[in-house]
Amino acid sequence: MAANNPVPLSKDELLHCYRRMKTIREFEERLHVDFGRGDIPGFVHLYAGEEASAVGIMTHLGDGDRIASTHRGHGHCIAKGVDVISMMKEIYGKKGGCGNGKGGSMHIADLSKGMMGANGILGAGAPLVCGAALAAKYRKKNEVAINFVGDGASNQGTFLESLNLAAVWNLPALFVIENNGYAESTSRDYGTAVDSYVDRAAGFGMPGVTVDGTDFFAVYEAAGEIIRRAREGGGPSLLECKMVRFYGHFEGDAQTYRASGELDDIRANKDCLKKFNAEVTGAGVISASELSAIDDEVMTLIEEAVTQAKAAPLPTAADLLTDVYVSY
Ligand SMILES: Cc1ncc(C[n+]2csc(CCOP(=O)(O)OP(=O)(O)O)c2C)c(N)n1
Ligand SMILES: [Mg+2]
Repeated sequence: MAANNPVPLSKDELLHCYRRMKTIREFEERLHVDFGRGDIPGFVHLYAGEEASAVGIMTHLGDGDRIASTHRGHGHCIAKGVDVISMMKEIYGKKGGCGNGKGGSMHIADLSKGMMGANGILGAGAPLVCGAALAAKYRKKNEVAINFVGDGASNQGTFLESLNLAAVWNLPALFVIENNGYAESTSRDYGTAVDSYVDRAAGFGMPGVTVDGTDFFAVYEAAGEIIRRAREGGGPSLLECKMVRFYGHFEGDAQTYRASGELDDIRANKDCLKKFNAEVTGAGVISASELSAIDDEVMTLIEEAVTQAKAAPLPTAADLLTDVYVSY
């Protein structure tokens, strides 16, 4: 741990976290442009603005720990170590993508990285995480399973039932509510009865913590605590990360439900990357030029991913009947 470090992370670890967050940001910024040009098929939901949550949490995980993601899943995939080039190919609908181009943005998975899948069905990841956590408990390897869910989807019955099951079975399962204030165009206040999502945790007999999800270090510390507890057999917890999304619900959303000036405000004052940079450069742990060297690496990687995605072949009619069943 370097002197003046704001958290117990080495300089190399901090650089790694920055690289992951910046990769997510630039991946999403590029998709925004390419989708607008009509280059990308299907439906795309961008994670830009929410990077500190995925990376702050995933930094505590290994490949044996499993996660279930959402329709807004690119950030979770990148933070969990899924290959960026095969993700880009998948989103472009091309062979060589994580699902050979047949799943697209909302179906990216890589079991070798413990990434059980993005999911187009709200609340569907929570029961899967109970299963993964039960398996982890039997394996006795101190692994955990984490479900990411949006504020809107956290009202789904599947999610609430899973909290109960995880508590009853004392599973190493964690539930992260990524509260970006909206479910599509519906404001959080309009669709949720309680002021704080973690007030619900007590009703399921588990701890609940709320953090500023735009503050990487706050997320990292809170997640570290509940993950350690779960690994030690202490059972499930609920974590709410309050955050912002930089783009619309989906690409093409006119966002007429936003207050005037809201987007400018969140870009200026709630950008988790800007906050991270200010923290690490202010503490003298990392220099601005070291960060900008990473920026260059990331831009090169994204450009390479798009070039390869564009050049890759589309699936053929014969591919329709492959990958239907998984062999064990
Ligand atoms: C079971 C189900 N109901 C409705 C939808 C349609 N839908 C997709 S995303 C979404 C809003 C999700 O909001 P939230 O959970 O807050 O996630 P965010 O998009 O803000 O990340 C809805 C209603 C769906 N995909 N699945
Ligand atoms: Mg939301």
